[in-house]
Amino acid sequence: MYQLFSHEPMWRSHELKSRYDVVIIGAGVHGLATAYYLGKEFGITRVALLEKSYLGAGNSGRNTAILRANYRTPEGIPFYASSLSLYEELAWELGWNLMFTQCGHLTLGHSDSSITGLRVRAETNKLLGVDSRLIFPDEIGELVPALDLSPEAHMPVLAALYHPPGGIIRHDAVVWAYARACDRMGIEIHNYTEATDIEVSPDGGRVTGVQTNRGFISTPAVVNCTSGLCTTITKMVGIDLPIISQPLQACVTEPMKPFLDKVIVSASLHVYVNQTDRGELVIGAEIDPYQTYSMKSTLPTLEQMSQYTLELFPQLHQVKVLRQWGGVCDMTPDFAPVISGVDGLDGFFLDVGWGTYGFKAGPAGGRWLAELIATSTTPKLIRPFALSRFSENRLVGEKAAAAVSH
Ligand code: PYC
Repeated sequence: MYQLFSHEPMWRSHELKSRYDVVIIGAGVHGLATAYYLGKEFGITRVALLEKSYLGAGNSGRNTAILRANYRTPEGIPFYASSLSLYEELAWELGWNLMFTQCGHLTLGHSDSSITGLRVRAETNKLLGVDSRLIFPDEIGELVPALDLSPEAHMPVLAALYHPPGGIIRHDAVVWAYARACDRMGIEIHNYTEATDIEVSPDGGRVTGVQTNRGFISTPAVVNCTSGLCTTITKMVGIDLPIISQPLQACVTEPMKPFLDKVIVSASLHVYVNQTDRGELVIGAEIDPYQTYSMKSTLPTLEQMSQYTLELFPQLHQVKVLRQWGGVCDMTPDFAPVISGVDGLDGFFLDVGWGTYGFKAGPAGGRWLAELIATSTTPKLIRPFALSRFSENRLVGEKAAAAVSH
């Protein structure tokens, strides 16, 4: 049952102990989900989650809250489908209303080549049991009457990949609900606790602890679940990840009467739009074309988001933008994440490189990584995402479905 009112805190504060069975660096949705499934599925609760700021300060509270499973590769599709399945049950499981609406998700095609790409995705999705199909302007017009479907548009809409189970969830509710569930199992959440170094054994073969701004923790298992700074944390054990960090910006408009009840994505126009239950439009951009750790919003990106949104919905030309923000995305060369241990370094685990697709993958990242940590056996769904794929030339190639990461 959902809980309506409670006077209990969602999670408690703790003194930092000198030892835990698992220390997770980064208490966003991936870190929280990993801790939650460690406790729930494997009974491992002597776990510390370290968050250098407040919960949800990073990408878990900055994303545009889109959930979908309509990826491109045979490796990515089942993984993201498992995440969507976990999300479908999550509100009931955690006893907290996550305001998940499976309103449907459309990726627009504006050219023959983009339609070919969408068709490949639709067919691969269907083969792997994910509900996605190609639709054309008549049906698009019925689903999204407000969309400009005129053939004279600068980039006319020729088709769309329609993914009915895709939708929107309340992202900070997901963070809070996982945190509350972790707290109830005795897992400790340590806000404002920054990992400053990771200690390894003298022979370099295993991790032994984490140095923090609040003292040293000894532990046999350290999990890097950070976003934005994942390379800095991994460098602490002497490993350079093949990852670069680029900003991703979004904005929200003033509220309007409901007119849009689907998520609309255009990879060619590099924009995605949905209308919230409050009537605001949430609009996201493609990643900014430079590397930085800055989360500042910029005028050129706002101009682009506005221009591209107006190409799809010209009637919005008088609408005001209320707020704009940015996050930092960790991009791998193949646009697929890294979820694995590290050869030659026992007890160090990675759940990083989530680019612009991390939030939707949180439950699955956490669930399958928890199994790896608890059993030392890599679950089938995350085998393709090992760090070693870069040296073994086994890239996953998910860029075509990453939609806005070009
Ligand atoms: O992959 O669905 C997506 C997405 C939306 C916003 C950023 N990435």
